[in-house]
Parts: sequence; C-alpha cells; structure tokens
Amino acid sequence: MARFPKISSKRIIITFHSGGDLDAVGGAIALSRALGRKAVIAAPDKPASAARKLLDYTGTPYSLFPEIKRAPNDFIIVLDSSSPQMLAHLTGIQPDLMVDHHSRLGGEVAAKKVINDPSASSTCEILYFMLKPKDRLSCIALLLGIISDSANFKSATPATFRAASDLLARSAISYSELLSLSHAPDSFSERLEAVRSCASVSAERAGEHIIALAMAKSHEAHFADILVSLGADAAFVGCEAEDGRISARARDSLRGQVRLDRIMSEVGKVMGGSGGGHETAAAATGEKGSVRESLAVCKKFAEQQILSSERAKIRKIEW
Ligand SMILES: [Mn+2]
Repeated sequence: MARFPKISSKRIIITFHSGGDLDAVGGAIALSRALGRKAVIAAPDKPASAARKLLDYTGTPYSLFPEIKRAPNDFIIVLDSSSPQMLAHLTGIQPDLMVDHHSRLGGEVAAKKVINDPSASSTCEILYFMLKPKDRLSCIALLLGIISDSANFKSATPATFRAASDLLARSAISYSELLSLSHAPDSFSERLEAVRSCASVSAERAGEHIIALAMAKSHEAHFADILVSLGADAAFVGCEAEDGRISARARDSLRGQVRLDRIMSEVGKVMGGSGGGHETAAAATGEKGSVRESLAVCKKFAEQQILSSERAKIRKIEW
C-alpha cells in the first residue's frame, strides 16, 4: 500500500459521511493526528453515539462542515463514503482525496484522487497500512474502526488481523477494554422505535431462506440488524422521513449468495436517488413516496439472488 500523499496546502479539512460511524471518525482521528496542526475534522452532522464517545475519549476537537469558513486552497479529504446521498454537504465541491472501502458501482462523488479498496474490512484498515501510526490514541481509533466495520472480525482477512495485531500491541489497553469502547448502548429512541416497528414486520420464504420486510419511523438500520439477529436471512427496513430510506442487512452465511450493495444500487434508482454499501449491509435513499413499492422490489431481487444461488446460478439482477 502506498504511503499517504504529501500535502502542501495550509489547511486540510477531513470529512466523512453523514452520521459518522466508528470507521469514519476513527479514521479521521488517526489521520488528523498524522497530518498535524494543519488538519481539522469537519463532520457533516452529529456523529453516531459510539463515534462521539471515541472523539471524547481521544480528546479530539471537531467542527461541523457547514460552520467552517472554507478557503479556496483548502485540501479536502473524504473518508469512508463516495455516495452523493451520504455526502450531501459536499454538493458542488470536488474533494481532493477520497479514501474509501465501499465497492464502486457508478454514480460516486468525483474526487481528484481516489484510494478505494473494497477488499479492506474498513477505511481504518486502509489508513493503517498507509500511515502505520505509532501513537497510542491513533492506534486505538483505527482499531475501533476496524472492529466495528468488520463486525467484530466477521469479515476480516489476513490483512485485517495483521493490522489489528499491531494496533492492539501499540494501543496499550486490553482487547476487552477496547470492545467496551466500541459499543455505545442502544439509545432509548432506538429501543422504542425497534419495539414499535415490530408491528410492521412481514416474513417471506425464499427457498430455504427467510426475507423480512418492515417499516420504521427512524433507526431503520438498527431494526434491520435486529431482524437478522431474530432469524431473518435478509432484512429490508423502509423509513419515510424527510427523504425515503431503506436499510438492508443479510446474515453473514449469505455472503457470496446475495449482493445487497448491488440490490440497493438498483433500488436506489427505483427510488429516484441512489444506493450502495457492502455485500451484507447496504442502503438506498430517494423519494419518500417510493419506499413501500421499493421494499417490494428489494424482496423480488433478494428472492431472485437467493433462489438462483440455491440452484447454483450466478447472481445477476434481471428486471
Ligand atoms: Mn466503513
């Protein structure tokens, strides 16, 4: 992996996707420490609770992107997303550098330089090999991003373990302490909305697999996770907020059989927006009025992929 490029600009703005998670924020913390005083972290909006906990723990200051005064020669680095929907704060701005591990299916935000490695478990894993940090807090930040985005190493590769092993040794805290840092307890509103969303769940059988569909008023990704832990093989949860959103999750055993990133990329078009993500965790956003019919499209595509893989065929999307 290449070293991090030399940047001569006076100020470097590090930003990431809306609702910054541990991978985005952990990467931003380590990168800002590597780049020194020239770097500032500018979140598009309030980061997720576990990420805020990490910002707090590492004593990292950050601003909100819309509130900083930008200069024309600021160097803008975007971490952990290339999706226009997730990077709405960059509308009309061409970032200088993008570091991301999401697979690219077209329609991404165009940056001057792109470092993209979909085989990496996380953006933090990519950054580890570029920065090779030695200071304790950077190591903790990167390791938390790796743990969280690899779903506790479920999607880890040998490179993930090499990175994690070195980072853990340099972090000077125990693995169990790190794990407790990586989990913010479910918030009251997440739990309330999850219990309320139960009334909307339907389950469909596709061969030997279960597809769950549901609607939530908010926290749809959280509820999709819950449906998978309840027993669904794939779960699609819609939300009609200011915009329409659908979160998709699949059991890890479906890896290689369904491609949620591809399904949600297609569904994003149906919704008049966009979609993407990872093989077993993806999402789409678009028009509010399109959510319910798009859930039916999610089901159709998931069924198609599951049934064709049960018959050992290739997972292609057919309209
Ligand atoms: Mn990530």
